[in-house]
Amino acid sequence: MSYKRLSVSGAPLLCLAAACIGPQGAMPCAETASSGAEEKGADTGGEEPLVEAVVPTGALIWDGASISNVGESLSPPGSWFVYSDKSAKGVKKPPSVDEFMTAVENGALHTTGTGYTEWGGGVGTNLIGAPMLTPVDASKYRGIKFKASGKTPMKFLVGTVATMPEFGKCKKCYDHYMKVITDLSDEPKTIEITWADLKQTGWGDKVKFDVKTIVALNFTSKDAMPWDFTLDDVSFLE
Ligand SMILES: [Ca+2]
Repeated sequence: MSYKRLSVSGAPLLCLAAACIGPQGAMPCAETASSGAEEKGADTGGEEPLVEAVVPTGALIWDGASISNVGESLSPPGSWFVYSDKSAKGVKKPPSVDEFMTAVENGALHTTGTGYTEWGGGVGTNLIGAPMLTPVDASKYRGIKFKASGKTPMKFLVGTVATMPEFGKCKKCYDHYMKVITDLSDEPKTIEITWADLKQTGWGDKVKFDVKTIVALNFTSKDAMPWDFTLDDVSFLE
C-alpha cells in the first residue's frame, strides 16, 4: 500500500491507502508509526487537532448498498475498505476493494474469510472521504448501531486519532476501542453499541476514548477465527 507523506505544522502526517487503517495485532504500518512518534517527540505536546473534526448532520452513515457512505450526514462521505493479515492461505470475500460490490447482496454486505492465522480480517470504513484522514466529532450521539446477521463472532472497532498511527499520537497503535459480538444468528438484528461499551484489548498504548476524534469503524473477525457475517444500515446511535 502506498503512502503520501505530508507535513503539517512540523508534525508528520500520513495519507494512506485504506488497507492499513486498523489491523489489530499485526501492524503493517508499524515502521511509519514509530518513526512518526519519534519525530513528534520534541514538539510541544499540545492536544490541538491537526485536522478539524467534521460534525455529522444526520445519523445514517451507510445503507449497505454501495462502497461509499451515504453522503448526507458526513461530508465528504468516506468509503469502505477490505483488509486482512497476509496469511498465504487466506481467502476472503470481498477479495479486494475493487471487488467490494461482489459481496453486496440485497442491499447489505456479506463478508467472509478463512485461512487467516495472524489477526484475521474484515471490512471497515473511513467516515470522511477527504484526502487526509479526518476525524468526526460524534459527541452528540450515544454510540453506533447497525444491522447484522452471521455465523461467527464479529469484532467491532472504532479507530480514533489516538489509536491510528497517521496522527502521530501512539507508539503501539491499532489497539482501538472495540467490542466483540458473539450472538449473531441467521436472523438480522439491530446491534446497539454505546461508547461506554467499548474497551481497548490492552496490548497497545493505553489511551482515553475521545468521541470527538473518531476516524474509522472496523468490522472484523474475532482474532484469527474465520468470519461470516452480513452488515447493513450503520448509523450513529441517538
Ligand atoms: Ca441496506
